Amino acid sequence: MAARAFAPGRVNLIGEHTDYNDGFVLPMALEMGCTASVRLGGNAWVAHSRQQAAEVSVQPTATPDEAPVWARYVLGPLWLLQRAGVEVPPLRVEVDSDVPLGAGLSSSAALVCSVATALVAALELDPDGAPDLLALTRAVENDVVGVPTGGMDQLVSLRARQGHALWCDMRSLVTRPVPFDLAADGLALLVVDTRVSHRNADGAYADRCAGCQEAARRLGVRALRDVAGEELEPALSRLDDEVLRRLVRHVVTENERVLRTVELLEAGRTRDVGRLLSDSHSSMRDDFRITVSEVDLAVRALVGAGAHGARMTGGGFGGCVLGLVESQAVQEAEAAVLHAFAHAGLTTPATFTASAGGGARVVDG
Ligand code: GAF
Repeated sequence: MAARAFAPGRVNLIGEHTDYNDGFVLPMALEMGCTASVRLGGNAWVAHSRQQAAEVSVQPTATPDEAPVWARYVLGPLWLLQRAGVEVPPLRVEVDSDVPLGAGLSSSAALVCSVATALVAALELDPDGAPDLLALTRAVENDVVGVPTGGMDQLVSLRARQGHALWCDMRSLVTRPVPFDLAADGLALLVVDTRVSHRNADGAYADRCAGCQEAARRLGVRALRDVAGEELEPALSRLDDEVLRRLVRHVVTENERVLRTVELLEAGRTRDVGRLLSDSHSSMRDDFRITVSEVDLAVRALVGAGAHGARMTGGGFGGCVLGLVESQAVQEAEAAVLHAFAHAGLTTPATFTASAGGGARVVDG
């Protein structure tokens, strides 16, 4: 059997570093994504990546550390399905993605979710009896590759709906599509790829996770999600460590911003979301401390050019910034960002406007 599946990358509209705190996020899928083709046969597991221009071949008995990192993402779903008791015969997986690598647009979730979706189809697994794809794709990143990410990226890549952002409660994993058709409102989401490459694998991401866990432990709650907005000040007064206080303030206020954003979008007040985007950026810059000068510059340039709001999206330390701008002001906003970067002697950023795409799907049986 053979199957082909597509899974999208994402931008996160708001709700950063809240997922591993059992909190709320509001990402949307991009139209960009990864296509995985799976064909059963041969005498090994073969992974081929068009972007890496590389191919590896391993026996099903091999362990992930015998493969290069890119191939662990491709072969991860095979290992984990096999570990869950599903026989995965020799096969060939080819992946081809147009999500820029290291830009904070979830190229890895797109890759893993496309492979997992194609694999389930090629093996003709009963979707109701097959291992849960969300748990499996997240475990590829956490257990096979070893990055302690929080699950938002895989969740939106699997469940996104076209024309909608996806509100997610990362504790219950309940999701709700929230209408997000900016063009109908005369608006656009302008994404600026600063080309400062981020890597979740770097210690800073794990460091923020560990800090949040430590703060939750000291506050006696299961996760920072359990500190409600009105409990923030009393909670802060119980922490004597300034670094932990800042982490808590970001997570608690960010969860509130997500909920407020959803309320505003559902009330048709999309322009009012801009201020929350900018507040989220300030919180990431000043409290969570995950921005870098290039993303701060892009945010300032967008807001200076009239954007309703702007923020970094994704894990941080580089990557992309998004701005909520009037449709007719997109070129002006792009020009302002390019000018600011040129003036600062920085690499020219890439820009594109994003609309909300659909989630993972089989495109060919
Ligand atoms: C990365 C992680 F993969 C997500 O789980 C999430 O924590 C995000 O950073 C920050 O919001 O994309």
